[in-house]
Order: sequence, then C-alpha cells, then structure tokens
Amino acid sequence: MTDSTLRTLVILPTYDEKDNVTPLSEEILGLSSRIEILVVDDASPDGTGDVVEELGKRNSRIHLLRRSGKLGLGTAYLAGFQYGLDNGYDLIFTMDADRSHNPKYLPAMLEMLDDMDMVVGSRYVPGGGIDNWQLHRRLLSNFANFYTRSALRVTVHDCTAGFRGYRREVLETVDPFRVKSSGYSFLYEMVWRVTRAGFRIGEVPIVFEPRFAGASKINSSEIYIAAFRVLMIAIFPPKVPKRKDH
Ligand SMILES: Nc1nc2c(ncn2[C@@H]2O[C@H](COP(=O)(O)OP(=O)(O)OP(=O)(O)O)[C@@H](O)[C@H]2O)c(=O)[nH]1
Ligand SMILES: [Mg+2]
Repeated sequence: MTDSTLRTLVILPTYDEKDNVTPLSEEILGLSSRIEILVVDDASPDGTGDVVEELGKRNSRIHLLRRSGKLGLGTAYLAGFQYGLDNGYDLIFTMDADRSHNPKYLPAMLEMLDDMDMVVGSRYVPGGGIDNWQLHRRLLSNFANFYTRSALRVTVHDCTAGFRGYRREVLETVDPFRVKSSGYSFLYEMVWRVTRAGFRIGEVPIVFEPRFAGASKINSSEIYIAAFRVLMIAIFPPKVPKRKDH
C-alpha cells in the first residue's frame, strides 16, 4: 500500500450476516489505519444491524447505514457510494460480507489503484479461482462472464465480481445513480460504464471462497433479468459521461 494518505472506505452490504460481520470487520480494519468500513444493512431479521451498531460504539472506523427493509444489492451499493462521496473518501471499495471475499487481497488491490482508476478482484485471471463451488454454479458463472464480455465488448474478465475498488473521480464521473440495474446486472453495468467513460480497470487475481455462515440470497429469476439487461445495454447503450482529463 504505497500512498497511505488516501482515505479508504470499504462498503459491506449485509442481509443476515451476523456471524460473519464481526470477524470480517476486524480483519479489514487490521490491515491499515487508513481504512474505514460502512455496513449497509437492510433490516436483517437476524439482528446484523444491532451487532454492527455495537461494533461502531467501540470503534469509530465502523459506520452503519440502516435501511428499512430488503431493498436489494444494487441500491445498497448506491447508498454506500453516496455516503463515501459525501464524506470525502478517496477510494471506495465494495465486498461481500459473507467472507467469500478475503480481505488479504485488499493491499494488492489498493496498490493497483495507484495506477488504475478501478480495480476488480477477479476469479478469471491467472492465479484467481473459485474454491469449492458446485459444477453447475461454476459453469453458470463462466458462461455469464463470457456472454457479458462478448456482448458488451469489455476487457474485464470477471464482470460479476462484487469485490472491487473505485477512485472517487470514477464514481463522480460515471454517475452510478443513473444505473437502472440491480443485483448482478448492476455489477457489469458499472464495468461497462467505467470502460465507456475512458477509465482504466485493473484486475487482481482472487480465490473466491464459499460463504462462511448463513444462507445464499440469489435466486434464478435474477439470472434471467441480468441476461436480458446485457442485451438491452448492448442494443440501446445508455449515454455515459467521459472522464475529464482525456
Ligand atoms: N443490504 C443488502 N445486502 C444484501 C442484499 N442481498 C444480498 N446482500 C449482501 O450482499 C452480499 C452478497 O450476497 P450473497 O447472498 O452472498 O450472494 P452470492 O455471493 O451471489 O451467493 P452465496 O455466497 O452463494 O450466498 C452479502 O454480503 C449479502 O449479505 C440486500 O438486499 N441488501
Ligand atoms: Mg456470497
């Protein structure tokens, strides 16, 4: 981590992650004093919000945004981006809170942001991978990425990765608040917008680990919606503002 003056926010969207959020937060904050955490909790029935509120009382680097109900991953990221921009953070990361994304990759990702505008923790570059996924999920994810890369003509190998970091200028320019997609579609629409705006995206290989505790929240209808949304973007590309210094 070369430039230690840059204030960094890690956004953790949570829905029923009470057993994961404490050890994960400790690991992240232990990496560097420049890092802070924002948990965006959607009124998790398991009480994740209360757990984080207690953590925040003991550690001023942990922040909590409570929302009224399960409003989806896409808008949770947006709420986190807004908080990060409003509070002057230079670098803004997103990570799953179920410990599929190991914080040990954060230093390499932070270092890559010295040269790049956005960084993706990628399963599909040499050195990256997926630990212990069933074959059907592996195939689905591989196909989804191949399909998305080809249809949207982006070079990023892992378009649906939720482990990523942005320089604040990127979020200010591409205006993510206009993204209509949610869930997986939000993730690759952001890759597409950032590419179209003329920013450079780097990839750091990561091994994606199975969730540590709790249950999955994805459902199959989201996959069909995502596939349709790729086509819509490819056929009717939304206007994206260009980066200023080009
Ligand atoms: N705030 C918020 N967080 C959510 C919502 N849906 C999922 N999440 C969180 O987003 C992250 C990714 O969701 P997961 O359920 O792990 O999805 P996945 O990684 O595709 O699937 P599995 O790991 O197999 O369960 C986790 O930290 C979830 O707690 C939501 O509606 N609101
Ligand atoms: Mg997960």
